[in-house]
Amino acid sequence: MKRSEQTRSRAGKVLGIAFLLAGFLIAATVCAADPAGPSQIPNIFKPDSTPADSIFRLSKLVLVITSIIFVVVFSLIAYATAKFRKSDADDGSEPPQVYGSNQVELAWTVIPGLIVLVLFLATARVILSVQDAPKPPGAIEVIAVGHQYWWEYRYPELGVVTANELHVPVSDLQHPTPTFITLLSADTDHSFWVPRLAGKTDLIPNHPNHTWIDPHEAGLFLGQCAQYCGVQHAKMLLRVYVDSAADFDAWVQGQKRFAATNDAAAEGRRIFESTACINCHAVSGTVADGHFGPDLTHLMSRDTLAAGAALNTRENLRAWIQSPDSIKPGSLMPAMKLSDHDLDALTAYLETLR
Ligand code: HEC
Ligand SMILES: [Cu+2]
Repeated sequence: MKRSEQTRSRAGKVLGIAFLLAGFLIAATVCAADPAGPSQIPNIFKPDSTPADSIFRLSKLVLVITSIIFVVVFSLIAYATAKFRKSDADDGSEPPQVYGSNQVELAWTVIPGLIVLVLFLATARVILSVQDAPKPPGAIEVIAVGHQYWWEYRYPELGVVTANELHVPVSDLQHPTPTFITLLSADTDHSFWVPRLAGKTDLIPNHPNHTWIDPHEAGLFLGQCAQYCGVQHAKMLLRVYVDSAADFDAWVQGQKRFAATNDAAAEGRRIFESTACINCHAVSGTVADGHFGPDLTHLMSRDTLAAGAALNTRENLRAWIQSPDSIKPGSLMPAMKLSDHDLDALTAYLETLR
């Protein structure tokens, strides 16, 4: 192969890569165009709530501007590489050097300056519109407390306390019922991130933060603690159940009730109440009033255990009590070293907490 052919094939490779990257960008935009519906994938391209939607529209603008920059710069590089490649006629002497061209220097200062200004103003507008959102009369208030490695949710106006699975009403445009969430932390930094509902907001000890969501359709929305908070950070999942107004009311009524009592589970209850469980867990209407771990009053109303780490089945529940580390190594609940008999009785009791 001659040298000129070699350079030409290299320029071809560069162009190939450029097309590949452009292809990825297009694919990402096409994904974004896919109509939204409740889906379990925490897809940043399918916003379903006003804050997430504003952020998504901003990111599209940024993507378009940066893609144009990418295409212009890459085309110039490709053009220069092809046009000014070393030729056989080259005598090796230095080409003429150009210094201090006012036009060129102005162009590459003013144009990027304007681009940055546009990006800055667009971003500031979105941040302010999300932060200054008015709180309509029907808004639900929730206090979310991040714990190593689970979520505590309190609804002060409704008198409900729960963990890990947040229930909120769907918010339609005629009757908006957004949910305003105050974010606190019991230990270290966490971050509340349900990509389809809102941007990330950190939970910082002694520094209350706020966020809000107004999901437009019912369904389950998944998220993830987005700030490294310790070994089980990856299993600190967020589950937001968006219910119809009627379902949400029914859920609230259910959560307000005292824990169910069931004579068949009396032995398990006795074991629970005479073990250290009650120092860390609360079950309303019983002596259990600990707050280091999740409230268990309506444990069985949840689909998952330990912040989405496992499905809430009998086997998983038993395995969890026997050895939390088998599901979530490094979780802050100790294995209580109970006998098989006590474990069965205790599991049976927990299963009555609906
Ligand atoms: C030292 C405090 C502590 C003790 C004692 C303790 N737990 Fe826990 N428990 C926790 C913590 C913390 C979690 C959350 C773990 C996580 O998700 O990372 C938890 C989670 C749980 C869960 C899952 C709750 C949910 O909503 O997902 C159950 C069920 C549970 N504990 C039952 C028990 C039982 C039964 C006992 C007694 C045998 C017990 N715990 C003793 C701290 C404790
Ligand atoms: Cu966390």
